[in-house]
Amino acid sequence: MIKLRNMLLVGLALAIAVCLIWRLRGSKVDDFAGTSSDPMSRSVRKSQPAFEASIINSYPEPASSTEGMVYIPGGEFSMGSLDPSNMMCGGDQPMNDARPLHRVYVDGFFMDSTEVTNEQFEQFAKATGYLTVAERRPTREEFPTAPEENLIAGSVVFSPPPRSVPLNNHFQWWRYVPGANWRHPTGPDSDLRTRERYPVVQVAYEDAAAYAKWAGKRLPTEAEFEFAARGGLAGKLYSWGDELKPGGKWQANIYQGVFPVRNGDTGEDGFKGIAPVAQFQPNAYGLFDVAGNVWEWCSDWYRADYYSALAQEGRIARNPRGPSSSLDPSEPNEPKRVQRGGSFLCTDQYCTRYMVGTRGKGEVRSASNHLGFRCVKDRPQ
Ligand SMILES: [Ca+2]
Repeated sequence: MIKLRNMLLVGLALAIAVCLIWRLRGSKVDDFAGTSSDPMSRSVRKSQPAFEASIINSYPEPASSTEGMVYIPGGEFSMGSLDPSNMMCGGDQPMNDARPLHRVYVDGFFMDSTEVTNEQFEQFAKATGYLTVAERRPTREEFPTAPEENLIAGSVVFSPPPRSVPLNNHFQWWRYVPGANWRHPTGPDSDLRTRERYPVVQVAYEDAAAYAKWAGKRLPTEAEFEFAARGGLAGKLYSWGDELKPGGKWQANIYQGVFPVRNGDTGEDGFKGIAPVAQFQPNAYGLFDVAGNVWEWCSDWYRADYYSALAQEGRIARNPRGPSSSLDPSEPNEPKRVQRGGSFLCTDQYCTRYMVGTRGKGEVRSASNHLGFRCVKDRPQ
């Protein structure tokens, strides 16, 4: 980090500098972590608890209905993911941070049936005048040594290379684009015309939280997200079951083809790139796109070892709200919150985080054009 700041100080060319600003603002959205050869992976595998049946609350659904939201009854379930890396379509990442499986109870709550859309976010921006992180100029305080000309508002955009590249360096397909923000998701040349019903993207954590507060809602905890995404099923690989494509039919907007090549997404699921909300079957709770399309912010700080800490307590975790601070061993200085669900860029060649028990994370002030959110609301007492 210090080295990067110094490099900014001596003044590199703009193209490099904006890349570094992105780096300083954090960037890892869907890259993680761990290989099956690391020792933690081996020890985790040995003592792996199994999935147990879910115990769904049977209280009556609250009489008050909430527009655009569905009721999630809550209950007790096994949270986390087995190592999918040896499974068919499981990808090559062992998902160490999603183990051990552990028992969790969450109270009932309401959840938006879709990701928050551009038209919904527009209402919020209009009513409040709110400016998202990507719309604000990075400040001198945030980047004390950066040359003035490099303090440019913008955000991170998927910018695929013309031909296939080794998948070990995500800088090959992510770029900091000046002028990219939620109104211009892929840069100044893009806009929201005909995209009213697409999920809003280019929102940092505080932007999502500000919207939720304005709407009288909040962001889901990671446990709420997973409970809801599982749709009452126990121990399944996906929010709809165990098969990626039951009956040959795609269930989520993910990436098909050679990742991350330009025009590499063959669009077999109906979409090359992001899709409007609710284009695929909802899960059993009526939730659309809890897998794929865009990543979704959760309110928990991210720690790779959080599940171990909960499991060590040896009791059912009740309404867990995440650890008190963040620690991603691969980028320990960057405060990160949990993200869930994966995106239209997830593929079994690179990142299978559309699998229901797997975890993502992102630096809190970073956004990108495959990151959005949805909100939840407590059940009335
Ligand atoms: Ca999603």
